[in-house]
Amino acid sequence: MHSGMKRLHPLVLFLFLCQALPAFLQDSCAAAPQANYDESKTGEYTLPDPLKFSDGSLVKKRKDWVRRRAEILDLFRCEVFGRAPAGLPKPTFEVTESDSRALDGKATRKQVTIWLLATNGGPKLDLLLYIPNGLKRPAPAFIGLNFGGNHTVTKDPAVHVTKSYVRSQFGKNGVANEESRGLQTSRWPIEKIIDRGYALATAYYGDIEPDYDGGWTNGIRGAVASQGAATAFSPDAWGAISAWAWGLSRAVDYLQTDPQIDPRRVAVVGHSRLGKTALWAGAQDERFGVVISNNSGEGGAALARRLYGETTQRINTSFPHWFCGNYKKYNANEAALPVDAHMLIALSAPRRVYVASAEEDRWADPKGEFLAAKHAGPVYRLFGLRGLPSEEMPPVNKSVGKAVGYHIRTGGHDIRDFDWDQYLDFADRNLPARKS
Ligand code: GTR
Repeated sequence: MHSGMKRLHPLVLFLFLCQALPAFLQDSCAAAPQANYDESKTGEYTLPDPLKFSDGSLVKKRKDWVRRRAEILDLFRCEVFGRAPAGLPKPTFEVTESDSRALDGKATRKQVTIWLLATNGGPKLDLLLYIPNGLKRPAPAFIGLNFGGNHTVTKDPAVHVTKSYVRSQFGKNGVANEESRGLQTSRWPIEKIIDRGYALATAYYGDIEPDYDGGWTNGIRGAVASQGAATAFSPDAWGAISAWAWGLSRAVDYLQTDPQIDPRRVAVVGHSRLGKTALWAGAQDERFGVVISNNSGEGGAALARRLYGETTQRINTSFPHWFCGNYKKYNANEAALPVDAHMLIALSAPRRVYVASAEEDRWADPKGEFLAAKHAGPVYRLFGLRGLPSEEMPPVNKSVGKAVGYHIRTGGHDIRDFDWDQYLDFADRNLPARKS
């Protein structure tokens, strides 16, 4: 064989490659599966039972759920999102700006620097708060990460422009400037939230870790690894979503210290990749009383086993930094996953979860999101609560469910006023003011 190769004239070899390469490339493209949007091709699957321990025994009582929840949490940590390291220093807080005359006097604005590893000068998260004025008791709050920097959620000129790296739609060469101020206001109806009696707390996810493969070296995972507290590369080490979720919990650490906020009435909300983050933060941190997933899709509220829209393989290929190394084992192998999205939702039970889809957001698999919310139901029933009321998806723009809520809105992948109206109503029902 070797000697045969030697006799091959370079020109012949060149001609051979010219012919063979395009065919090879075509084959490899054909091997990359196209997204499926055909209901008849979503595949057969059996979901793992959230109420069955790994050893086959059953969860019968609420107290069994405590152990089963710990087991499921550990599976998600090990196989899906990766573990945030334990024993990190407690963050410290610095209120850098405060004004009680924001929004024409309706609200108090605060900007708080959260030193994530306690050290002033180390990694930090800038939290922006608007808190309604004139309430008789501390305010309940919505908290969520934003995509472009705190200055993008409002036109309020007092909000600091982020100094963290931003993606191209929010700045030039990774640097944000005044041009992106207010770019995301449609996703953050601050006045509506304030008028309904809620505070809004938001922070830029890129403060925690910039969102690109390799971004970990410039974020919290790199900072922690350089302190020797975690190996960034072990197959169950935290991925970027885990890092962002960890950052949300540090923001709640701050909320617990702010006398104007009621830390027992906090709803976490997130859109898309930040919806996956909200679900994972809510699953782990029981201080979130309401957990809201807006169009979170694959790796969030959508069942991985349903092969519709984005798949495990596709998300792990496009965004290799979001999940942990072990999650790659499930590329085109979803049936081997010991968990699925219904269990991610159920991890927050009996706390309340709202899942929202959008009709044109087929990439996120609206039906898969609905079914996951539906199949979290048995865990809620254990607590005497009702999951989603029907086997069928509701009509568009109709909110259903009490302990678990769901809607599918008309339109595309986005978070809009209709979504917020449902979240505010859901929070009113599920984060009632307590006398204390
Ligand atoms: C897409 C990704 C989705 C979703 C979305 C987003 O490109 O495939 O899983 O997270 O980004 O976050 O906007």
